[in-house]
Amino acid sequence: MLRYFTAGESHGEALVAFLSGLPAGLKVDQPFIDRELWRRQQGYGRGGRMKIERDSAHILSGVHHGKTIGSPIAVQLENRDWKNWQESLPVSEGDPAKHKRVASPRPGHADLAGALKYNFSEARYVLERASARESAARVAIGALAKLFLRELGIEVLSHVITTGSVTVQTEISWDQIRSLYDHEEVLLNCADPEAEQRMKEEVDKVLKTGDSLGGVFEVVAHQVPPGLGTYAQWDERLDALLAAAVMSLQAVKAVEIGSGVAAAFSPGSKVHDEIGYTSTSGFTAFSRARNNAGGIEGGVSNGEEIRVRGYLKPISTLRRPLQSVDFATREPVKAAYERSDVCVVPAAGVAAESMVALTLARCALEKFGGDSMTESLRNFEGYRQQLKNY
Ligand code: EPS
Repeated sequence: MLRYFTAGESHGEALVAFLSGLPAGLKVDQPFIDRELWRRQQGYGRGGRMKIERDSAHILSGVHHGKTIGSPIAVQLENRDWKNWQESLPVSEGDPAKHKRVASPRPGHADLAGALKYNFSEARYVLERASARESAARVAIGALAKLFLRELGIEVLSHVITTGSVTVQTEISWDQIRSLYDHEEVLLNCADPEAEQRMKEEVDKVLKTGDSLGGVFEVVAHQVPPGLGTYAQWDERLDALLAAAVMSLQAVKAVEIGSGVAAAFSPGSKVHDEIGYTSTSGFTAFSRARNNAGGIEGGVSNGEEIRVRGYLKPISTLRRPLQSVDFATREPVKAAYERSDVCVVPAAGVAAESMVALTLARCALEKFGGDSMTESLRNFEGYRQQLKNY
């Protein structure tokens, strides 16, 4: 069973991720993992922190001589910023005078709910763990899940559909998304260059006004075989698992599979993807002319591309803060401001790729099993033959 956890605070010494359940014998491509971490750090609208960090995965266990050995994998990511926080956020008791209080909760952030829940007198510790810095740890283990999926021929990538009020109007193909991967400079990870320029202008506007922006990313999983997930139990449905996985990312407020939102407003004849029997390239000869279902029907992958969209609220730290209340005096004040990003839609898309990859890897391992890659791949190949002979 594939299981994972993360630990670490945004300005603590390091982030750590644990991944248990990958078969033995998977080749671990360190440059690929670090490239994934780099991708998550990119995007127009990131704050000063990304100039400090150079995320790289330090694998502590579970991988030897370049391959997984079937035991739990622990990965550490250094927080370079830690050196600036050692005195204000020490592990030991330290000097309370050096503590950096978050004096008034930011609307939209976990600050108030977290302080009430954990009985903190201000929001420093809430901010530290609620921060989207944590998503870097998920990307490190998500990269391992991607390496596993790659052995099955599955690839997972993302692109940005909306930033602020700008939305891409055209259908974006897998090849267009794939070509974004090779870019050495990431603006908004949008496959339509004209829309991307307008997105950049939107970010420039909020940079000037002290505001922030959200948007929509889409994660696409390519070459997923039919049969992952099941309708047999509510908590084994692939769409439910993906929705929870993507929704768990910081600032994601809605998740959509395929054209799920538009489908609610359309008649069935315009929504459901008619079935043919013509394809020569897929897992079976069954084919679809369109993919409104986003590759999942009845909680089961149907062999089409899986498309999952995440809707991101605007960053809740505003340079021109909203109204709040001082934790100490209970007087009205402006919300706390700390250095922040103003737009992170491309980064959230990369983090969501990881959550989708971890979910698909879990479902693939549930279906095909295997304690070694030889066994997993043999089982997968047997299933592939079964589909061909269907
Ligand atoms: C974040 C605030 C910023 C972001 C951070 C998330 O950090 P800082 O307060 O250090 O400037 O840069 O994201 C990351 C560090 C990251 O790696 O994505 C927040 O409050 O959520």
